[in-house]
Amino acid sequence: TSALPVYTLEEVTKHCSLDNGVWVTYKGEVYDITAFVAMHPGGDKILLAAGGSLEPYWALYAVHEQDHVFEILSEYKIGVLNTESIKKQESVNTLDPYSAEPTRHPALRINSLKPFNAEPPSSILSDNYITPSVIFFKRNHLPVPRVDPETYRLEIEGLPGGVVSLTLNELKSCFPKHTITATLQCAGNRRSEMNTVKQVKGLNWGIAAISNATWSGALLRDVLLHYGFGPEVAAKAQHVQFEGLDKDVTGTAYGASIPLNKAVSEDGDVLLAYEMNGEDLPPDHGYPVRVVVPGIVGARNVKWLGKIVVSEEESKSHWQQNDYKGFSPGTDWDTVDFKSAPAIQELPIQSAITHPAEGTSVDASDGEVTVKGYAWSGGGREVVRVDVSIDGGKTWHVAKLRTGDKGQQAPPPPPGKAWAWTLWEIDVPLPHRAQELEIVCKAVDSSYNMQPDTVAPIWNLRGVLSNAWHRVKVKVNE
Ligand code: HEM
Ligand code: MTE
Ligand code: MO
Repeated sequence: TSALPVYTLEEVTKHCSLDNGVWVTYKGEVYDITAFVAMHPGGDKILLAAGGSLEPYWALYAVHEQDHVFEILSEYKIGVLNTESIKKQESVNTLDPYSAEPTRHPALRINSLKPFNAEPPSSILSDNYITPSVIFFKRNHLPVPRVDPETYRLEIEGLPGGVVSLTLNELKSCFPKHTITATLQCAGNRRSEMNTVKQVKGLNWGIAAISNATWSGALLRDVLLHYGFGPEVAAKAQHVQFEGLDKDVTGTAYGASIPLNKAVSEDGDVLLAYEMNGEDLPPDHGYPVRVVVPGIVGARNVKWLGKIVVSEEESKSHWQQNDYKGFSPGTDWDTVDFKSAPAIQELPIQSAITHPAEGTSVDASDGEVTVKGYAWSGGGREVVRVDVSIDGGKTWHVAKLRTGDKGQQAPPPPPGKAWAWTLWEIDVPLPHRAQELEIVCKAVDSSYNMQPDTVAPIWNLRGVLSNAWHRVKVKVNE
């Protein structure tokens, strides 16, 4: 049996500051983490738990559920709690900020449960031109906030008339309803391929952190102009910031910003969307209102939108300043200076193979292999060509492009407004006696931007902007 001292909650509670020492409890054990506070990768948020239990905080930041975190903690163990104290803590320790999460479709491949991050199986991703909302990839940084549409208000700051507060009904009835089809892609889409070069930090997304939907709502441009946006504001302001209603334990909301030009341009098509695929936004996708910034990285498409600020500055949020930026393969966590790189906005040209799947096989007797996938580029640049190879890139074939559901080819988008993805397909004859195929795809956009052939030269510590040629190996059955 252990000879460790036994403490009461009262004793632990006294150690709630750097001056008196920082004690915390975890699963009935007591830790003096004073010396660790300055080393904590998550900064001084750790002090929120000072003098009490870690459980309710770690429930919010699942990043702690890893062996290396538990190992660090174990170094600071000084004792155990008495049974009475453990009982007292029970209710707070089982508090689950994720108890009000919506039900999700069982087909989703879960990347992290709390917060919820999931992508559809790639085999069904390209079955529909418009991704059904239930399998649309979901990327949440925090618990899903449940918003009452009656009390919901959208605040707008930074316009000459002062702060505006809009109800959901006002947003829906005072501004024309505008519908666009737009693809959202997470900056971390295809991150798992970067891990094969060298480990990166982030969710291990496959190729399906991308989806396509129709979005309806008021144009941000219309709303800003209505409330007094004009040349005087434009002379000073350069950014439009968005704040979500999802908050972390410190009360900090998810936030991001986009360039003002994109927000107010007639061709920007930035929406304050209240519908997705013809229905109210689902809770996971931002109910009741989200920003849809077509052509721009997913991270700026702020969900559960609570506030818009027209400003001289970019959003101060962690996700605008210290995340979602690209770096050289030579930059590591010891040398990275987030201030030195611009926030990702428009994404580069992208494509991937959704069929056949890696490791499957095709029959030689079929004489050909059907290859399918998606392609998309940021900034409204149209996908003009997709090249497919089945011999690892030695010879190439041009795929058929599709911009609508089967039999409903949409007219080409106006130049610079290709917000939606292109699905592609091709039947490639099988070479005589091939035993294995290395299927490769690469896309070209209207600016003749192309994808890099390999991952290593674009590797970056955060694993974003992963858009190398996509490769899938399959066997050929005799
Ligand atoms: C990240 C340890 C308490 C908030 C981390 C990481 C470690 C760590 C090792 C990096 C994990 C990784 O990326 O692999 C600890 C220990 C704690 C503690 C040993 C207690 C003794 C807390 C508390 C909070 C918190 C109480 C919040 C109230 C965070 C956040 C991150 C983080 C937000 C993510 C930082 C980022 O990704 O940039 N923590 N933590 N931590 N921690 Fe803690
Ligand atoms: N908005 C809020 N309020 N909170 C979030 O966590 N995640 C962002 C963005 N908007 C996020 C958010 C990221 S990183 C992405 S990729 C997209 O939402 C994902 O949108 P989706 O879940 O509708 O696919
Ligand atoms: Mo994202």
